[in-house]
Amino acid sequence: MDTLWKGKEKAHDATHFQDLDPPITYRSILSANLGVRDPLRVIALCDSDAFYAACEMVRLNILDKPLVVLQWALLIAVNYEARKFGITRMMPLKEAKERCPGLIVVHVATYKEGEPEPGYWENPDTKTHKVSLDLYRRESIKVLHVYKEGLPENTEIEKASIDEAFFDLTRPVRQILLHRFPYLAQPPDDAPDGLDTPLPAPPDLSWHQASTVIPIDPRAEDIEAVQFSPQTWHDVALSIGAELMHQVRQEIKMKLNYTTSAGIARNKFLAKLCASHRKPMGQTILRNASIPNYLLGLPFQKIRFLGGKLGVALADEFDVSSVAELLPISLESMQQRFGEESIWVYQVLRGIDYTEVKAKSALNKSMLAAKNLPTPITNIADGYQWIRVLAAELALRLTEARETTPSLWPKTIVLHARNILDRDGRKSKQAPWPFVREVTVDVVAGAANKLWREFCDARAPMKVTGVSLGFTGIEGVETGLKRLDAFLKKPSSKREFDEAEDCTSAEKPVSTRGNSFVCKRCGHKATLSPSATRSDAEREEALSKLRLEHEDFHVALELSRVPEVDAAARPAKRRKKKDEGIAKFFTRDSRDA
Ligand code: DCP
Ligand code: CA
Repeated sequence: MDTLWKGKEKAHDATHFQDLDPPITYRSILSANLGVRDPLRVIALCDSDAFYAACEMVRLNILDKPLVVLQWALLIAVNYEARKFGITRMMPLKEAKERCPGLIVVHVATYKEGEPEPGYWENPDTKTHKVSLDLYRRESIKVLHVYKEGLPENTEIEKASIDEAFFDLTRPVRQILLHRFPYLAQPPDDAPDGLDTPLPAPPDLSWHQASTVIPIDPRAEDIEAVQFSPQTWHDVALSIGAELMHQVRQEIKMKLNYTTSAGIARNKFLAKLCASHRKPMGQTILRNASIPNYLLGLPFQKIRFLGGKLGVALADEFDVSSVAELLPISLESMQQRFGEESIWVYQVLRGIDYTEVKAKSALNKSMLAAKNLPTPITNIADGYQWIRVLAAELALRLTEARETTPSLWPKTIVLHARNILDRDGRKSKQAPWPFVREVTVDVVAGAANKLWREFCDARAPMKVTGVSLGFTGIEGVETGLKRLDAFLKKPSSKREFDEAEDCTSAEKPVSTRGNSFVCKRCGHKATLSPSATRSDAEREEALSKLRLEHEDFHVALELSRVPEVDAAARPAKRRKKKDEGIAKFFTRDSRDA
């Protein structure tokens, strides 16, 4: 494949990209599951276009008009009609209106004190209202259902964010390949190496019509000729993947009226990268042969995660500014400076990403309603109004979730608050959630008020700048009972019992940093696995989920008073300290709730 990307004055060293041309043999095509190193791996990422704006357009039945979605004073979504006027996300509203006087401006729905449901009120104010993203969550689930119904059953689907999903199309594509080209199912009698014989060259085929194929050499004079036809069986596989994606994207448009864009490539990182190549309503194929020039043409800050502090640190350390300049740096030097995990950076620069597409559990085990307070709460009485607003959101979300899964029940209700006058900063209080007939705002607010009173120490000064209320350990009641049963087992030793007491006695916050958090109660450090495709906001969300699940673990311990201390929950002094590696370079996203 060398020759495919060696352009005229191309200086880059093809040895960096050897992984992109794996042999494809009869054995590879006949193996049911070769995992993340499958030479015929086909991954897609599908992203909804201007998603919040599209949800509002559908809700209001406004099509083809410029529209933006506002959250307080910020534009958070801009539809493509509005983008034609040069309006961009985060532009001041005033400027956006000057650019397009007919602009339709929709403020996201908000919860208002005393109202059980979020609504579109006039002049919502961050001092008195709380943003509700419920509409977008609901629409997001509908989109996911269409993906699930529309794609072959053996497609692995991972919801990656509110408007994106990854698809592992390797299995369905392989089935289609074997169906269309049955001669691939068996090596010919004279095949020199039996099953290990490479497949014959594919016939002259065309690329999937509605997809854009990234050229191998964008500077070549006749781009069309260069990308004339799929030249490897992996190219054919990508093209079949593109057919499947195109079909399901059309279904989404027909059934829900949302448009989407997709990227199809050998792994998650590249699928995500090329999905934004042609937006809106586009889909792009990045074949292996096109990867080197595609990556080399990027300033490395364009690669997700290398855009922030890590990118700056890399540029400083090695005095580089492009992917091409980073390539000669050895894995050893990178790991010496940035820790073991920087193998991830080393690999993505070479078009490698072994991250799996994994369906997440359909059930979100925790629910959190949070509010940053523009006017801090300085006394106990002022807190109740916000508790009620958060309680209204939680009550509604749980009730809604129970419409689809009636047996759902949270184990715990947790209140977190940030008191900036307290040395410990953030604190949480939690209580077991009672079995009540109906989850009303009053019931949730009643339990939360009690936690709030526990939180407020009458003698201590307070300046609370953020408060959140959550349910954790949400599961079907039967599973919950089984777990409780397991927790009620006898302790196996006195020492384990003492350790657990140690873990749960003090009320201490959980501290977070970068890609991991350390529980100050027990020293447990949980780290998210590095991912090429997770945004900062998604990382925050994943981390807060991990955190809540860990707190949930403590609650369970407290409930049972009988420990089952797993390795993860041992006190810090007994655990080996691990280098934080590249984790410390990841920054926080400031999306407000
Ligand atoms: N969002 C937000 N704040 C941000 C970024 C995004 O609230 N800083 C919300 C609004 C977006 C939605 O998340 O509609 C999805 O984010 P995307 O980055 O996918 O952006 P869009 O879908 O709006 O546009 P695009 O068509 O470019 O994907
Ligand atoms: Ca989007």
